[in-house]
Amino acid sequence: MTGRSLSDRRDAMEGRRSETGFDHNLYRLFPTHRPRPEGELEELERIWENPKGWGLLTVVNNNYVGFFYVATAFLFFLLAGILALGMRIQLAAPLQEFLPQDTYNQFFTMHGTVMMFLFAVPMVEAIGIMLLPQMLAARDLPFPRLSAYAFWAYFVGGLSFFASLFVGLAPDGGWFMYPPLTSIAYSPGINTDFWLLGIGFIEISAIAGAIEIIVGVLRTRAPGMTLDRMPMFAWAMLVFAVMIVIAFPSVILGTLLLELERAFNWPFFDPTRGGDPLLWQHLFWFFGHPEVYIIFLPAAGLMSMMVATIARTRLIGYRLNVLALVATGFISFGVWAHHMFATGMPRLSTGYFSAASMAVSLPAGIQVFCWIATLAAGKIRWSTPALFVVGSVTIFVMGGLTGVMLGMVPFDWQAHDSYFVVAHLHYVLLGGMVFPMFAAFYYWNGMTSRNALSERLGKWVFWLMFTGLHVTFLPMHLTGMMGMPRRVYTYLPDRGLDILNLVSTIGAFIIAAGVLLFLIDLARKFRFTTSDDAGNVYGGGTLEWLPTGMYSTRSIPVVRDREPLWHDKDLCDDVAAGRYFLPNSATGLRETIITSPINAEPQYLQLMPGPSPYPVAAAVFTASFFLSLTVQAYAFAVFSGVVALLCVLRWLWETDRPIQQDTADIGAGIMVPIAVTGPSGHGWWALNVLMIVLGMIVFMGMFSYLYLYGIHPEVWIAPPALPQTLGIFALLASAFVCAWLSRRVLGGKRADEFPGQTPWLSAALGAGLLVAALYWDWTGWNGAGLAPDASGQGATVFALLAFQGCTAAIAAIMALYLGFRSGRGLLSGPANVTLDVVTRFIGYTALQGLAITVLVRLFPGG
Ligand SMILES: [Cu+2]
Repeated sequence: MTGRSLSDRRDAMEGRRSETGFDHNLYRLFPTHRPRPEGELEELERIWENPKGWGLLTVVNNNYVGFFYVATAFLFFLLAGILALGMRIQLAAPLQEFLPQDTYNQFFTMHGTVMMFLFAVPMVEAIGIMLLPQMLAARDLPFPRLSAYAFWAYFVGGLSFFASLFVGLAPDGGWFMYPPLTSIAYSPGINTDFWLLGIGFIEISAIAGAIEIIVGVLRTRAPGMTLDRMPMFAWAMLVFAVMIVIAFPSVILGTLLLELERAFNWPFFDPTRGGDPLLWQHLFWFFGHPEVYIIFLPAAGLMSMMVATIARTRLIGYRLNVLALVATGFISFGVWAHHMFATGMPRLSTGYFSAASMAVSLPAGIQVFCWIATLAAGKIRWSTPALFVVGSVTIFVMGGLTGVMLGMVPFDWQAHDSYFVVAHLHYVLLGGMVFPMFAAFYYWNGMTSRNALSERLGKWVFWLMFTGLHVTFLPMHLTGMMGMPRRVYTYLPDRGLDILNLVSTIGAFIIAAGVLLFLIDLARKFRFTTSDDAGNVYGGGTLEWLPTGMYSTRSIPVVRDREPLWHDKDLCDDVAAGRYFLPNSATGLRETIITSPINAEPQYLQLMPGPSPYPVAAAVFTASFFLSLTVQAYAFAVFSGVVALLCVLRWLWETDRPIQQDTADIGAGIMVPIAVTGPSGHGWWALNVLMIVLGMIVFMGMFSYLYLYGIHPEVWIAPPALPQTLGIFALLASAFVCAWLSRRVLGGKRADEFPGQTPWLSAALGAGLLVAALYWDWTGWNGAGLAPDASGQGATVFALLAFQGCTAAIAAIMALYLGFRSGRGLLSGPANVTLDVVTRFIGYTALQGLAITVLVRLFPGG
């Protein structure tokens, strides 16, 4: 009890300024010793209950979606691992014929692609969706249907993508798909298209998850959980999601451009017509290097939390660790060209990228030292997660050291594309992500399973995997130094490579034995549950170990410490007795408290959507849209696209519901509003993140335009005349004004104060102006004599215009949707999220069009 009041006093002494006018003294009301009304818990359970059987397809709750997500990602880990075993059998001895050359090419491409895109990123995102709500003591993430959509899109898209292997149509150009090898001249089949459309689509699902995680971490934390008290994993997931939002648009754009080149002959990467194959490498690695940290940072967050529990002490250097996370994320965007040292870049660039690559090892080193210091300061309990954590630190450090070697240009020239690189990246990725993941499986298993996993078998699993890893990958450093190139299906005998390769193959099977043992234990012990789970086996101190059900925690506690369970021994009992916020449902619907982003002060109550068949239907038809494009069934693609769109509209129609009451009591008589618009609304945050994603795609498109201009200025032609440029500006500016008008002037009033149709008519006018501007712009460029397949200029200009066209089409559909809601009388009052979102998006589209117009008309060269 003294601990609690001390920390209260600290809050008061710090005089923390409120972001929102919330009175921090209200926190003193908790825990209230309230009697527990009959049937309260039963009501909460009924509200959060999920359909059974086939109804599970419609479940949107994070306990289920997160679990499905983790299970699917792990399935892809196993599948890609089996491909690796196939390759190791082929390489066990020289000149074998186990896998023919073509199949081998498909195997290594699929192994890399599946591990990076279908296992690693989805796995960390899945762990985030599963753990974050409980860790933050939110009832669920803010957009449960978006999580469900992201999962099903990934599930259907990923499995169909993998199936291309069984019909011999799997991509075979390596996981980074360099043109010209992957352009139509050298890869004529549809194998490459499977990769381009499949991966582009799965990235969209990853971005959907990232939006969910950013808004979830910033807006649904338990009251009192300031940024400084946030669990390390939540910090890591925040940096992770921001990195996805900035990095993934680059590869989405790259795949779009390469697909446009393959399908319509637009020469982005063709040097004979003003394109450049190195543009692909820039677009790919601007995503591809941060990708490494996108995978590693969440795992590092998990490590930081497990290290504290294992050492039974608080993490040493919490703030330093947070800084290191942010710094790693930041620096990792400035190092991408170290994958391109061998392309003959200018000396100055290689020097810069070499130095930056070394710099990124500093924050990673800080994290490692924080973990070592914590382990040294505490008293380690040698459980299975502890073994995996310590093992992963040693492996990761070894991979980091060879990374510094490869960061040095002269060394990279020697080792480039050899097995040395293969050894390096497997040490980093296995130590940085796979081992922490296994540690996390053991550590958090108690949250979703009735029984704990076996500690005795777990130690065997660890030692098999740890030994197997070194036996497999240590010899590869040597084979690489001896000149064995990666991605070649065989090698000649008597070059000193035979024994080393055989050893690597044996090692791969030792790792497989470890994974197999893990699967056996899983089959024996794992039983999925959302209520009577095995619990806090290792004694963690964070909120996910409160007693939980489908509704997450029974009541939402006030957080006064980084490890609230260690700080307040009564917390579990108080929460279970409903002595904190939201002991019951305040409105009779699914809901969670939205708090302010920095100090986590309660702001309003968000009503949450329940189970629905529309997210899964939308995901299936989106997947079918992309797959039909791949196999060139264009009519079916259009059909699927339209159905997917209708499903999304229907799902949105249900979630933006009219609100019956204005405020609600979230516990101890504290009243908060139920819906808000503008900067404090969670929908506003999600929309802004979406606009950053679109903006990044356009930004990278502009980069491509300038890059090609810099390389081939001689093919550039002059733009349409000035009056036309000014006309486009005028149209876009009017669209912006329409959007602004409909929200600020008209939407600010109550429904009865203006003629009902005005705001949506003005929004529709804005959207119409956007489409008109685009049409005029397009024909103007045609009139100036520029064709998309003529040159790098034509290709990039029309790609930017096409993207503007898609954005304008979405804006137009949104304006129509707004019209429908207005017609049904659902557009009432200033607190209307639909009006807010639609007009904001129209304004964004106008600005995007302005930016594109300025660039392509003012930098024409000629
Ligand atoms: Cu890199």
